Amino acid sequence: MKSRLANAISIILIICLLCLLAGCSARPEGMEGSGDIKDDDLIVVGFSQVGSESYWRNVNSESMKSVFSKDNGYRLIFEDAQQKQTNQITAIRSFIQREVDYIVLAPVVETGWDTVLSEAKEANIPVIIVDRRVDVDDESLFTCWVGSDFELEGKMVCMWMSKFFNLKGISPDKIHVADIQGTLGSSAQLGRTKGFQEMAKMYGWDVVAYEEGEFTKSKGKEAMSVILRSHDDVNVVYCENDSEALGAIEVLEASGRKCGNDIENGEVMIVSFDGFNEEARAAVAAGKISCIGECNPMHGPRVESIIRKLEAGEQPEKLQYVLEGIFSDTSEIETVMISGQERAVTVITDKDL
Ligand code: GZL
Repeated sequence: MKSRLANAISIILIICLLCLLAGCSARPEGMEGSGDIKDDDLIVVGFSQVGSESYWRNVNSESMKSVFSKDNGYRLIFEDAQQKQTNQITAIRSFIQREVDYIVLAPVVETGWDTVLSEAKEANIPVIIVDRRVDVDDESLFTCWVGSDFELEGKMVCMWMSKFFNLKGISPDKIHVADIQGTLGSSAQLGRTKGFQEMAKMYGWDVVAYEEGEFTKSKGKEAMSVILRSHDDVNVVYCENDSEALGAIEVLEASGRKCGNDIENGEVMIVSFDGFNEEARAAVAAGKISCIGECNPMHGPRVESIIRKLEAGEQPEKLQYVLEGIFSDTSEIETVMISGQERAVTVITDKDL
């Protein structure tokens, strides 16, 4: 009897021990690693990135990853949303559940953030918006934003075009321009399109088409093909980023057209934004892209500076604009002045590649 009882007790003890061991090693689904993100004194940053749609975006991601490293005192949780807002909202909720110290959001579009950012606020997690903007009813839902003035970028490029056409004696009614837009509803698209629309109207250019290019090379090619099918008189293409411009150039050259400044002799002028893509910079040096509005992707240090200030109990400026310039293939236009801001034009030649 005693031996059976002893055996039963041994078996129960072994089962308890096994359960205890299983409980220590396995974590509930979806909480992998959640225990260790608080195990050390690293600052935990959850970053929801738009995707990897363009060269600009990849450089932006690398800038964030290189700054928010363990050596610098951070644990970065990086989530790529593949350009879907639903994925970004899911990522933010997982950051809240994992009790990160800071949430950084590069929003794919401006609207649709009020609910999830309210949840972050209720969890007392500061939210920093980077690159594009969010359009929320209550601006206390984010601590601060750092990025570009996209409308100014658009106006700068259009001012460059206007100065170039004037220099060449090309009258505005000879300008037949198409806009290959970025991801509709994103701040970069909204601002660059608004800047273009206002300047084109002011100068009297003939705007022949708007097509969405989603900031990608493949969609830029599709958009350019659609434009050419119904507007073969197009002689200027306003691309809202370099990836789209490279796609447009491929399609134009395949259709027998030459990309360049000499629009009076049949060339098609390409202007664009970003200026960090080696292929696009080479296209400028080759005279295929005439002007690029700089859009600087190196946001890592800027966001880290904001977090350092917050860690020190300081209150960083709510809206922080990045100063940006203009690139061109020609030195004929030396400066551009718009909204009281003057920018020198940087010429890109083969030597700069
Ligand atoms: C601009 C950024 C845009 C870039 C594109 O700050 O949001 O998104 O201009 C990128 O290249 O896809």
